[in-house]
Amino acid sequence: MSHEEHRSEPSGSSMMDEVRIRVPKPNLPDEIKFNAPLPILIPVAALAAIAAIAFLFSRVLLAVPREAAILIAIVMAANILGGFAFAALRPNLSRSQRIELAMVIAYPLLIGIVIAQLGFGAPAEEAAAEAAGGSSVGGDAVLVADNVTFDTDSIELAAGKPQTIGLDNQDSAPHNLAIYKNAEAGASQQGALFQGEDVAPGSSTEYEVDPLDPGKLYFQCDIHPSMKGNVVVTGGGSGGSAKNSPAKGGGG
Ligand SMILES: [Cu+2]
Repeated sequence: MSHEEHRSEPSGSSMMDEVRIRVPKPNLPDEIKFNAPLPILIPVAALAAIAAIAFLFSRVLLAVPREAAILIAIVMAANILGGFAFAALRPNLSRSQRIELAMVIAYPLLIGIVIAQLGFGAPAEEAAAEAAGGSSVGGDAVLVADNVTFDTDSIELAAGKPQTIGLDNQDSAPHNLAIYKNAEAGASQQGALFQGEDVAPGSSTEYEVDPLDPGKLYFQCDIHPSMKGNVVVTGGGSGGSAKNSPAKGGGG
């Protein structure tokens, strides 16, 4: 009897009642069911959306030529302003009309993406880089050092007149440039025709090289002799003896 009383219905049903205590489901549209996390969700989602749009828009603007980027940004801003003003003045726009409006607003962006994809901007950028000689350093010849290598294994100089050689050291190690008659002279670093100062990592210089005779010479970095190549010295007249010949005087 006591056993049965222990499992009596009142205690069981009271437990059930406890479980059943729930907030009555509000009969509301789906969106409003999320109303507890909304104060957090809305700002977070908005921030994420803003970040994504800003990032993607910057990708587009950076991928197109500068003039196009300015134009796209201005037209885009005007479109957003005009588009939302239009939408505000006409609250009865249908869903499809709203989508259409969004597409019209985004049109400059789409054009920008197309321009970026077709790479109209690339030739201009390349030309600009080429005009700078691939680096900011000038000279009759330019060497760029990076990853313990020069960007070329052959430079050309004009014979018989002072020449400048730019060395742009984009590497994390110091480099220099020295010119020798040949590889053997370079290996022993004897009888350098020109020996430049070391150039610190991340800096550049323009070496001034005294006039050389025409022919094929050898250049290297004295610190890293594996950084090497040929110097082709051309021109300067036949034999390069012009500067030594007594042009005045004449035969007496
Ligand atoms: Cu070096």
